[in-house]
Amino acid sequence: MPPFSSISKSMNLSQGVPDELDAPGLSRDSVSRLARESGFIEAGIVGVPHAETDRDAARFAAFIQQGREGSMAYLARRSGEDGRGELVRGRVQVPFPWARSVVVCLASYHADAPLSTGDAKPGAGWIARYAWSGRKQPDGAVRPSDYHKVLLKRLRALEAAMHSVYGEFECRAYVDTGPVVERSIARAAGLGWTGKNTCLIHPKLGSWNFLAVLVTSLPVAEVAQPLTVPDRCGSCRRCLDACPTGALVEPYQMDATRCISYLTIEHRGAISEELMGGMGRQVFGCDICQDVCPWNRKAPIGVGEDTDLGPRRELINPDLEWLAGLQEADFERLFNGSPVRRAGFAGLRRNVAIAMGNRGLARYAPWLRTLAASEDLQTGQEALRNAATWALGRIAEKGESDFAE
Ligand code: B12
Ligand code: SF4
Ligand code: SF4
Repeated sequence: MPPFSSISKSMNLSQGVPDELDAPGLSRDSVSRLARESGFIEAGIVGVPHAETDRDAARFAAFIQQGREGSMAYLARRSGEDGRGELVRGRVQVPFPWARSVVVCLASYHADAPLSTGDAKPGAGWIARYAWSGRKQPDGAVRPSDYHKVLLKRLRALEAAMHSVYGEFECRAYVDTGPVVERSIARAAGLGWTGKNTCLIHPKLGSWNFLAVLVTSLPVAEVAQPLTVPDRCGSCRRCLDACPTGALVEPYQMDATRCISYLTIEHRGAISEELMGGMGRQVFGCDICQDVCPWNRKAPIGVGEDTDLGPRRELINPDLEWLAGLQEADFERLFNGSPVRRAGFAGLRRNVAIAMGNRGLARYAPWLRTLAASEDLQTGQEALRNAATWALGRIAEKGESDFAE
């Protein structure tokens, strides 16, 4: 994935220095205020390296050492010309030796909308909540939006505001795609704790949040040492028990190669029968381990309402047959500018075929037969045929008519 990044060294002191800047370096209050003015719901800062840098680097290294990144090879990148140095993402100072602090910003995608674990009409698939995002146009229509672009723009606004206050400094802005373990740095910046489902959970806002980071060469002011949020999972294990593919192999640890989010979004090839059976009706991403989390039930709806990232209602509980009927041009029209595009047309169809197999309705068979028998499949679409054949087998096994539904 190419990183969205920005580099800036501009200087503009015309707005003056706020009162709270008595101590040299970044002030939490000042940065949080500027982040809110730039459109984020909250922000934290942490000096790097921080007290838990070695521990977090070791956790990340263990994840890679166990091959849990699967085909997301960018996660395992190492420094050095021969590519054999330290893991680039393990510590912020490997890719950014000049870094002295990281500003971490939160944006919410919480919405008053159903959960994937709730009731749904028969034959409904599931697209992950974060990917419903759309922006309301002046004419009332909602067009697809993608948090990478929306939030990078806000980060650039924040960066410009910080230059106005703090003067010249080195800076990189990333949303998702930079060489930073964002959840680890967000926890260190005091924005929440790592849940047993591996998500960053904010004590008031839950986990329906995106993270966006600014790596800077400015130190953090003495008075702004990070506040740490204690782990509030307690004895709860709901996420581990609910994960249908056993991806949460231990509390706080995920084998991404088993995660439905990875399988439906990142993984291009065929999927094992065992995992296809566990994927249920998810056709893009997965929300199950967050839907069952009690901290998300407590999260106030509306507080983080974001007009650029609001839900496109047609993507909530989408009908599998509607998705199966989309032609490539429809796919482009619906998902150009949306995170869903990442799965690709063939990827989405593979996922729909699997969801149909799990639903087991006989009326899906004709479409699945067409996919399974298709002669003109291009390279990379083998997975589609494989999924369709498996789904037909599942429907035959169930052997009941579904037309009564
Ligand atoms: C690769 C990736 C994925 C992969 C792998 C996820 C994973 N758990 O590693 C896949 C495709 C599966 C995925 C799925 C999702 N992702 Co993702 N993903 C990333 C990405 C690009 C890198 C994550 C990474 O480095 N993973 C490696 C592991 C080691 O890191 P980690 O999971 O953060 O690891 C923590 C734990 O392992 C923990 N840990 C390990 N051992 C122990 C032991 C103890 C005792 C404790 C306390 C902790 C602990 O420490 C680590 C640091 O916090 C980040 C963006 C970024 N640049 O960071 C987004 C990111 C993590 N994803 C995000 C989102 C929204 C999702 C989904 C919700 C999307 C969806 N609905 O389908 C799901 C959530 C699934 C889940 N339960 O995590 C958000 C998370 C926001 C949040 N509030 O947590 C991020 C931050 C993107 C963003 N900018 O907003 N994702
Ligand atoms: S996102 Fe889904 S598959 Fe991945 S860990 Fe959570 S419940 Fe399991
Ligand atoms: S479901 Fe329970 S264990 Fe899992 S993250 Fe939420 S509070 Fe923690």
